[in-house]
Amino acid sequence: MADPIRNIVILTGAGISAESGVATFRGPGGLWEGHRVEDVCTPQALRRDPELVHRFYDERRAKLASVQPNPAHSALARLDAEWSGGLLIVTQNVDDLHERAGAKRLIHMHGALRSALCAMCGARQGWETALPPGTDCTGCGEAMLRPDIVFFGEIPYQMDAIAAALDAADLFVSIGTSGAVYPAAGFVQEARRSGVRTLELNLEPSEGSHWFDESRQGPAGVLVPQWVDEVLGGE
Ligand code: BJW
Repeated sequence: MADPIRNIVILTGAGISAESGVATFRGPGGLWEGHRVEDVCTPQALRRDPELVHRFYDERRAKLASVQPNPAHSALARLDAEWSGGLLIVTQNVDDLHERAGAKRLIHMHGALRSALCAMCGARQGWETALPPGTDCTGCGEAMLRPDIVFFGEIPYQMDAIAAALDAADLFVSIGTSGAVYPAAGFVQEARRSGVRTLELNLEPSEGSHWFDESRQGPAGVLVPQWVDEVLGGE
């Protein structure tokens, strides 16, 4: 008989928010069809054209007001509330739909739209409205606030906490991510190396599907509640 599951790490990507009306990054209708990634998502682009980069994130921050968590976010929040073992939701998403659904054990590894980061002192502050370039930091007073987003070439947040959770996990579940961006795309291989069981829930096979012990295809709004029922039913 398989060992019981106690510690779960869940990685989520843009696909979990797609049914809420948040655009994914790649594929038809993707966020970057209208924007070249190198125009908006690198430190070099921020230096070259701060107006463009800030405006891109201002528009996405404003759009959060018109989207709601979907059944996949709600199911993970229920799992977080009811699962008595270890659990960590690591999201690559910069929207706030996991926390609005009620998730607490959550890391935003690529940053958050509703946060501003001071490029001078590193302080963060909640941010709800437009963030023009040159906005003063309330901590150090320098006019260096930028969107609190992890750009290509920058180190994602809380990597030590994520590594520790993966190390202690019995089950790693990847939901709604293409597996195109590292280091998140490599978590499945890290998990496998430590003998962790791995499951993928995605609309279609991702770039790394072959690494998973099991891969289920379908919309997150259907697959995730089903899987959460299975897990909580087995406790
Ligand atoms: C559904 C669905 C439904 C749809 N239901 N599913 C060469 C080789 C390897 C690596 C590199 C390399 N050159 C450079 C690198 C590193 C680089 C990288 O990975 N580049 C790749 C392009 C190759 N990575 C970095 O630079 C990262 N930093 C780094 O590596 O630092 C070094 C370091 C790390 C660790 C320790 C020490 C040092 C930083 C990466 C930052 C990524 N930032 C972005 C933008 C965030 C802000 C924003 O939102 O604008 O994060 S990029 C973008 O991609 C965003 C996402 O979080 C990320 C992943 O995308 P995601 O979520 O997978 O979305 P999609 O659209 O790709 O996929 C959606 C999926 O959902 C699809 O599969 C659909 O089928 C599915 N789906 N509807 C279920 N209803």
